[in-house]
Amino acid sequence: MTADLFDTVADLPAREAIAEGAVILRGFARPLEPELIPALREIVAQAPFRRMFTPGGYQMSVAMTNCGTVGWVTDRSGYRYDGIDPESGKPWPAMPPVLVRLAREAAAEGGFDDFAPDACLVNRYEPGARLSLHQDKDETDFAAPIVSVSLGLPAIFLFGGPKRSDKPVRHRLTHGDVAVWGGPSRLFFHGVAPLADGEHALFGRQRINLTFRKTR
Ligand code: MD3
Ligand code: FE
Repeated sequence: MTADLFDTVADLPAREAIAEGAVILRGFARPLEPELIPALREIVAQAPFRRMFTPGGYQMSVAMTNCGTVGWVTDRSGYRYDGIDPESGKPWPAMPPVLVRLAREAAAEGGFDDFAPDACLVNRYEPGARLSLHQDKDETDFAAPIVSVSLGLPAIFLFGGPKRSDKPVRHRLTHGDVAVWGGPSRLFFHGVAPLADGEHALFGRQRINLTFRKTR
């Protein structure tokens, strides 16, 4: 409690350790807001959001795009990281330096030095969109953490455990929050509850989430 109060007073990002290897850095992305928004616009101009299909044939409610050397894709043939955007047939947009810096600084703050992400998955939630409980295991290097950045409308993040049956704990993630997921938590089940409607001053009726990954 004292630490939280002190962080607020000192205007440092408040950190909440939520599991071994997992920490939420409240508001960590806010100072970079002016650079983040144009960088995102440029990515989306080159690789627009699209709602992909799962191997089971369901269309995801979350719309996605990527930047980096590889991007996460799903279609009827399965999940994979691919260097080519299947919609354009071209490489994904490069990861803008401001995003690389944000991911590296957050990872270091979470205890993971020298994080070098090669992929950034950009998720867009509109009201009602959700992400069911899953593990992120399409990467090859589980020693590297995943760094996530929440922008726009708040969401309820569901954080489970190593087994699908572990009861998830709910964490509210709001604009500017950054989280680092490494160590044992790297393979924990997680998801996002259906997005509640609302209006965000900068992002309108949506939530954007960036996840930085080292895939190989
Ligand atoms: C915990 N995204 O893209 S971010 C995903 O808000 C994903 O869009 C959610 O799950 C979102 O795969 C959650 C927080 C997050 C991301 C990856 C994790 C938490 C994680 C990987 C392992 C453990
Ligand atoms: Fe995930």
